[in-house]
Amino acid sequence: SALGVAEGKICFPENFLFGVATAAYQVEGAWNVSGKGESIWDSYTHNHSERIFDHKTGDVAADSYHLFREDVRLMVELGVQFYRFSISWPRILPNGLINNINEDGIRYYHELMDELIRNNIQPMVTMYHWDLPQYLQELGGWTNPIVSDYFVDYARMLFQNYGSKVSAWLTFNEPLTFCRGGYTGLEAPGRLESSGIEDYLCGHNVLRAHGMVYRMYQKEFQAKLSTSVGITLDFLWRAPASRSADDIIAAETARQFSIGWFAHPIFSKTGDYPPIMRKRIDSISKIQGFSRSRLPYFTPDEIEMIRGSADFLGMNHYTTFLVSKNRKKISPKPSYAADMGGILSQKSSWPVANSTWLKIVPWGFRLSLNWIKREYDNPLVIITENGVSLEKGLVDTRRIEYIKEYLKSMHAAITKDNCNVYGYTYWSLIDNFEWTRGYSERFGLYEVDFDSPKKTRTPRLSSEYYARISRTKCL
Ligand code: GBH
Repeated sequence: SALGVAEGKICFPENFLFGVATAAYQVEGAWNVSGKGESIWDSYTHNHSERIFDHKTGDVAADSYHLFREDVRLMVELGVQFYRFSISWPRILPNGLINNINEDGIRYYHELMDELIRNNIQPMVTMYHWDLPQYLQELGGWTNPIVSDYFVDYARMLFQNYGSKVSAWLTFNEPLTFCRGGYTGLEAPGRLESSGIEDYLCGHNVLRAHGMVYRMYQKEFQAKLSTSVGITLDFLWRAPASRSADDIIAAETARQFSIGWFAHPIFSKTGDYPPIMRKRIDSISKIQGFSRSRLPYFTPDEIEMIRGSADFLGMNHYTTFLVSKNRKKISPKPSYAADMGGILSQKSSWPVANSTWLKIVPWGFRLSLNWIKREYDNPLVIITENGVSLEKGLVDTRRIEYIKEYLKSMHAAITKDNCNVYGYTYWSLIDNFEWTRGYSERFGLYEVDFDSPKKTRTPRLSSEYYARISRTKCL
């Protein structure tokens, strides 16, 4: 059959899409070139180098701002059908506001897209992969509702400029990660100890911004553009740590607090936050002496605006966590972790990658996809990231194993369980600046020599393996 096992091979449908991904701050460099404004990751790495594992920055990174034609050449070598990259908001609007447009930024992404299209590679664009203009951070960043309005201005100018070139848009990459990480002190903007309040404000305004952009797109652009708009959410699978009812419930609650936090308002029939999130945060807020819930309420109009505001779900999946019930008494100090009420762990027997959080657990992929299918009535899904970090080196047979096992798991979800997945993206095309891990974790199909002035890219074994898959659609 076209789908299943042909000549002993595992094959995907003919029209299944394979791609690769990067993000602006992680690869572009050129942080202050030609009028680009400062982002929160520029200021975070410059002012808090102690919080970055190797004390490095993305000032130069893989220098893709200058070397993008080389990147596209690698993609031609891979034979991929699309490239998922992100646009740096402050490269286009230096202080995030629409009254000051940086023409060089506009030009750069035109040239990148033109080069892709010339080579038959579809541009898939993330509008926001964590590099908020620093100026907007000084207004409170995502905790200030006005930033949602400024995001709509930015998105409108992206549709106006690039609408005819982009095959699919993602408003946000992983709000769960940047709203949580930014307010525990780990990631930009590095607000310390504000979890349980600012992370929820961030999530709230990001969901509003997403819904507003989608409605603006429908009203002003949908009739003239043949594109689609979605959002990327990270869903690391949460499995119960034991067979006890407590742990089974804790795992489901943890799913609702992670993917559900952002997916339920957009993809569920009823919209709004997951009921269990609402219930737990409302009641814990009360116990802690708050006069109102720390989780903000949407107005009925906002619920309707956000509900159904995506043509597809972009999903990032890397690994699995186990969840057991947290039996500690509620402390007076607010936190997302306490609200969620589960304790996350990983089995020490699971094979490791080169990132502390990334254990190789392929079966979690199939379960995640099935959960999404059941929970949201089988929405259209594209895997916007999946990948593994390893040590430096060109002979990356463990990466090949990872890709093979995860793709098998995804294949079972598609062919045996009828999950509606139409594409897969490997993270990442090239080694890059891995946020607080600096350059110490390498995810690339191509190795980057960050010490060389030319940031030389060299193919790893996995690049040949992935090229075969993206060309033949078979493992
Ligand atoms: C993705 O996030 C990002 O979108 C991408 O930019 C990044 O390069 C890629 O992963 C590889 O890391 O230390 O236990 O608190 C993946 C999801 C969620 C993984 C937060 C790291 C921290 C876990 N990330 N997580 S922990």
